[in-house]
Amino acid sequence: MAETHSSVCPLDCPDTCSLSVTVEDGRITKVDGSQRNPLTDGFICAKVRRYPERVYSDLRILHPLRRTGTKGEGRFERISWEEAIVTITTRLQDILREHGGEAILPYHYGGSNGVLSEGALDARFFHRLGACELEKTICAAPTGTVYRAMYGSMGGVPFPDYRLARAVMLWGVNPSATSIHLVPHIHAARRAGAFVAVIDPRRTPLARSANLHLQLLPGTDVVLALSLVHEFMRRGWADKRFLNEHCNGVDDLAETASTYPPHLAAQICNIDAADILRLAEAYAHASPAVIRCGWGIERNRNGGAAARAILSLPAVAGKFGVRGGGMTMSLSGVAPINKAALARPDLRRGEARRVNMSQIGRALTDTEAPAIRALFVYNANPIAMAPQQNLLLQGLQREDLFTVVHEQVMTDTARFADIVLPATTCFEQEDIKKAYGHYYLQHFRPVISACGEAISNVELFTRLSQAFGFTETELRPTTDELTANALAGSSERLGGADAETLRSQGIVAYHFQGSEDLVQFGNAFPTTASGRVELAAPELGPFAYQPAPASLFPLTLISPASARTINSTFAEFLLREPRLLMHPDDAGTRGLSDGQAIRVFNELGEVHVPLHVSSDIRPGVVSLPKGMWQAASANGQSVTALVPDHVTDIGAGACFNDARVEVAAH
Ligand SMILES: Nc1nc2c(c(=O)[nH]1)N[C@H]1C(S)=C(S)[C@@H](COP(=O)(O)OP(=O)(O)OC[C@H]3O[C@@H](n4cnc5c(=O)[nH]c(N)nc54)[C@H](O)[C@@H]3O)O[C@H]1N2
Ligand SMILES: Nc1nc2c(c(=O)[nH]1)N[C@H]1C(S)=C(S)[C@@H](COP(=O)(O)OP(=O)(O)OC[C@H]3O[C@@H](n4cnc5c(=O)[nH]c(N)nc54)[C@H](O)[C@@H]3O)O[C@H]1N2
Ligand code: SF4
Ligand SMILES: [Mo]
Repeated sequence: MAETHSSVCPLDCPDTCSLSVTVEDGRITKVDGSQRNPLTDGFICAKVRRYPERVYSDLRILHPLRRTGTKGEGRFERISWEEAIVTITTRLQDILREHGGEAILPYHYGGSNGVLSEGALDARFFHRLGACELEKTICAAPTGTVYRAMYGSMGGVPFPDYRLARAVMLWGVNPSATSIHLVPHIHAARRAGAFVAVIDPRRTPLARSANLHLQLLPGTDVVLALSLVHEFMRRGWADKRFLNEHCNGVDDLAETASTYPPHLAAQICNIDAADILRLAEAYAHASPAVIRCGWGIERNRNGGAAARAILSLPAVAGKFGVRGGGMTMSLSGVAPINKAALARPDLRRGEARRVNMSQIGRALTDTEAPAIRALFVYNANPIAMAPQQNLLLQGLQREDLFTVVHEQVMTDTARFADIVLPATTCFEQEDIKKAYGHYYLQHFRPVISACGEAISNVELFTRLSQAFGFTETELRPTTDELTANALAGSSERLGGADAETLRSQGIVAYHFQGSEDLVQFGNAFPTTASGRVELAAPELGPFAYQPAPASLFPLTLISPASARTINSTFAEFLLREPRLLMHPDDAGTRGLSDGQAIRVFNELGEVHVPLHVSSDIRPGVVSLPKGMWQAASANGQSVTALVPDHVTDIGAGACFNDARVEVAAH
């Protein structure tokens, strides 16, 4: 008999759709959208409709496994949970005794998880153990650090208000793939006569219908944004009253901006100066005007500076204070979730060694620093997703490294584990999901029983805490207690709702001074210490554009999101699909043609895929999709093999779009 259940998409997507899941005889037969979340309004993306294929995939891990082959070979034997827990506990205790907690590294990201399965019991366990603290920098570190310093946790313009805007700037963002529920509102604004500008080296679907597409060189956004500030100041289009009343650091910003007049910016960004002037004028004269700032801007050495300059534009041009005016970046920091009550950093006794996840390959191979002897991976797939794939593989092959991977499917990373543990999917567990593209908190329950012997993260870290003999009650909470911890102190921001309301309704809206509608500088203001916009926050250091050093490899490689996967999730269905996107001029000078087998390479690695020649990308830049599994290329290396591990100017984030490569026939 078919039943339908309410659920929530837990994936790392701003939209966080409410779902309707059909279950027949205990098996999921259909995943569709539901009306429960007004923002996502019943429609979902094609990839999540395929979720049942992942739940019941041949790659699904159903039992604990112990490695029998060499590392990475993928040969395992089934073991019991009891044996798995004893093996892990014994190994970790030995390492702790001989080398201390600094030899144990948890590696996790959790973008595709709810708040109970990342940064909750897992964090408590590793704090209590005294393991290394992972710096979570693989995404949103530069933009997040900058946003907090400039605006604190002030919310952004809600997606539905984009239809009110008279000018929309889509800056380093591709909602047609990465946030589909924003797209109809942009089309509505466009139909009502709004000026739409796209700033992106690629011709994205929205760039095709935009009034202006600035195809700048990757990593030069800071220069473009500063030249806009320069124009606003020079032409009297800056909102002096707003700047006086609400901003600090105006003179510093103006001084830096004065060094980038449009003709110079045009040279550095490799675009037309006339287009910069057109953008400046259209934006300055429109109200409401809104900027959707994406993550494409941050994944290079100038990522932090770019975010600072772009996020200053609505302040300088006086775009706040009207509905539909201002900007939207991640809304994750607005969520009324009590992170400390979940993670309990007070359970840690000493100082932690800190390790930057964006340099995981380096951390596992560094012979100067104390060696990492145990790696515990969950909620992450670093072989596909972290910089310097080949260095990471070298680390993962170390015979003296003990690797545990808790996963849903046999990913590239899981193949390197000594012990693989089966994890439940969102349809087999309870959790709370906050969104980074809207203002609703949602709760979901299991809709089927766990596949095989899979267990949730909460259950795993409870079992491990028990096996370690940790007696603190915080290390064996009930799910009800964890839920209450998550919402501790948030009732007012949830309009009086508590854990019980969230549980029974499944969804609760955030409140801003009593209203569910947010207007920047209407009912939402900066939460910085000064209560003002910090245009030149001292902790961010001086504003600087750093040109990339000369390289033997002339092309810049970017690796943006693909519509068909979410990070590396669902990329298992796309083996051998990815192609390298290259402009006809660059193909011509190399004598390459569409469809040809090529190798794209640099000093770090090489990837063999077919070529796709198209003017959808600007000259000098090539693109591969992010999230490819190793088997997607003919030679078993995927895009992160070409990504260097230098970090961003602010936030020490990964520089995925700052790789230099060359391309040749294969
Ligand atoms: N379908 C799908 N949806 C996703 C994801 C996914 O993998 N697949 N990932 C999710 C996650 S984790 C995130 S963080 C978000 C990311 O959401 P987005 O920011 O929209 O995604 P990206 O593809 O990283 O980058 C957006 C655009 O930036 C451009 N770009 C690259 N370098 C530069 C640059 O230097 N300057 C400028 N101006 N543009 C540049 C790229 O060509 C790309 O079109 O999407 C989320 N949604
Ligand atoms: N080349 C390139 N690489 C990039 C980027 C880029 O732009 N270019 N962008 C980056 C971005 S935006 C991000 S956010 C990161 C993402 O990096 P990751 O978070 O490492 O990537 P995912 O593919 O989302 O991996 C999440 C894994 O967690 C597993 N999982 C899901 N739920 C659970 C659970 O409850 N328990 C356990 N134990 N496991 C679970 C999933 O099966 C999946 O394999 O990658 C970055 N990598
Ligand atoms: S990935 Fe995004 S668009 Fe697709 S179902 Fe999940 S939240 Fe909705
Ligand atoms: Mo991300």
